[in-house]
Amino acid sequence: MEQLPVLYIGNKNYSSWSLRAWLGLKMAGVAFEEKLVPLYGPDWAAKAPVISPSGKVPTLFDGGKTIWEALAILEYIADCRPDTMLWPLDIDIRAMARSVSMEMHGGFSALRTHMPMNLRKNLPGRGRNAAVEKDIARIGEIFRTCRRQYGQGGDFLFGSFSIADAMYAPVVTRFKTYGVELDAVGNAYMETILGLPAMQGWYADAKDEEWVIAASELD
Ligand SMILES: N[C@@H](CCC(=O)N[C@@H](CS)C(=O)NCC(=O)O)C(=O)O
Repeated sequence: MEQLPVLYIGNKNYSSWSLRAWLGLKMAGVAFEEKLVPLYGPDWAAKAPVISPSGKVPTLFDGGKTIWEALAILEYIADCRPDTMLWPLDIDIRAMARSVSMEMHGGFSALRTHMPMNLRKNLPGRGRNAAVEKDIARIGEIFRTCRRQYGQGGDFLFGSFSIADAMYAPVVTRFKTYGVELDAVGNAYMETILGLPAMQGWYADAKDEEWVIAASELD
């Protein structure tokens, strides 16, 4: 029997990088087995270096290969399975999708620090400061520009679902948790992401988790 790729992830409530890889694989229709290792739990220190050379999740094991870093995992799937259309076909538009994805990969540290992903919580108004406001404004601009210029033919940033949507999905959950409102275009885009059956499944699993990571809890 063919061995399915295995995706190692962290807690669904907290692990934003895991969500990116997991959602991309789900939306691409890739069959895979998921293995959750609770972040910083009793097994974490022993398991992390075995799961990933970086000691972080997500990691994908596929046919003897180990691929780590959320964006690299999604790039790998896009390369192996071009039929999944995880990047826009048009080279110019693909360059835009890659740009906003990389901007997410390397940026928005204020937002990530002060509004940690926490799906179970509802904390409107918390975590805001000048640097976070700047990140929110830039993300609002990305959502608006992508939807208006490239979003024809679908409800996602580049029309049909792409890696860019996977990269921003945890930001959308943060905006929900911390009550961040965008303009009408941004709010509609957030509804699209939150309404995905895959996202609802991830939320349901997060709700059932018992682990609490104090450093990711604002109160
Ligand atoms: N740049 C990495 C970030 C991965 C990352 O920081 N993962 C967190 C969970 S969301 C982790 O494994 N943290 C454990 C640690 O830092 O020891 C990626 O894109 O996958």
